[in-house]
Amino acid sequence: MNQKSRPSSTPVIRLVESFYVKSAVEPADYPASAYPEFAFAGKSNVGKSTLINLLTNHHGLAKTSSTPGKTRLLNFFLVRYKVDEQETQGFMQFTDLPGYGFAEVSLSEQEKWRKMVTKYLEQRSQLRSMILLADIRHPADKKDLLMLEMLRLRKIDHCIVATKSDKIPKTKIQKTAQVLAKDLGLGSVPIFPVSALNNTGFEPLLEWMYQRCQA
Ligand SMILES: Nc1nc2c(ncn2[C@@H]2O[C@H](COP(=O)(O)OP(=O)(O)OP(=O)(O)O)[C@@H](O)[C@H]2O)c(=O)[nH]1
Ligand SMILES: [Mg+2]
Repeated sequence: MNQKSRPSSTPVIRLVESFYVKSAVEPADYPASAYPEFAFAGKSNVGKSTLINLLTNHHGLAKTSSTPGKTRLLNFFLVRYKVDEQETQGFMQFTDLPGYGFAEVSLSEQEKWRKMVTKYLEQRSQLRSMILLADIRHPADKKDLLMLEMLRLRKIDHCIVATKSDKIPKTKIQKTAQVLAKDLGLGSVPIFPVSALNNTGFEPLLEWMYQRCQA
């Protein structure tokens, strides 16, 4: 949405400062601050760490790699945001979750992942919403469907970010995202196509996040 078509009531939010806080596995080690938290989840290599860096405009904040399985721990970040050009500001937290579905991960590693993420979803009371990433080029994945099922069962608010939209023709992005949404059974849950390469699609996602911070 460009500036002209934006309803005047929709605030522009910018993430102006961001810090790596810590990495953790066990709840006792999670950072204590109680700001609204957004967790980024999805298959290995889907673009979680890249999205965090783009949203915060902080290159290298979250470690990215073309080798799947780079992120192995829960990585916590603190983010300061500003609203419009006013003095309004606030804080939110991001958690970069380790990716799943990486074929070369042993069964015991997968079990560690499952325990770590389940505990996080069960015990992180400041978790406001989950941002689940899926590659726009790929059909609905069984592991993503399981994650969505877990979110629904636990009544965790969520949206889908369809990554790497630069890999398909521009004219097909909306249609492909809608097909993916249907296949994932999203119903009224929003899907936001984004491209880190072209730096597109982030604004509606940021607005969605800001609404959650206000709730
Ligand atoms: N073309 C394109 N490449 C992207 C995009 N987003 C991420 N990538 C690339 O995809 C690869 C994986 O990105 P990461 O952000 O490290 O993925 P991740 O989901 O954090 O991966 P794990 O930490 O292994 O779970 C990197 O080579 C990124 O440059 C995108 O929107 N477009
Ligand atoms: Mg990562």
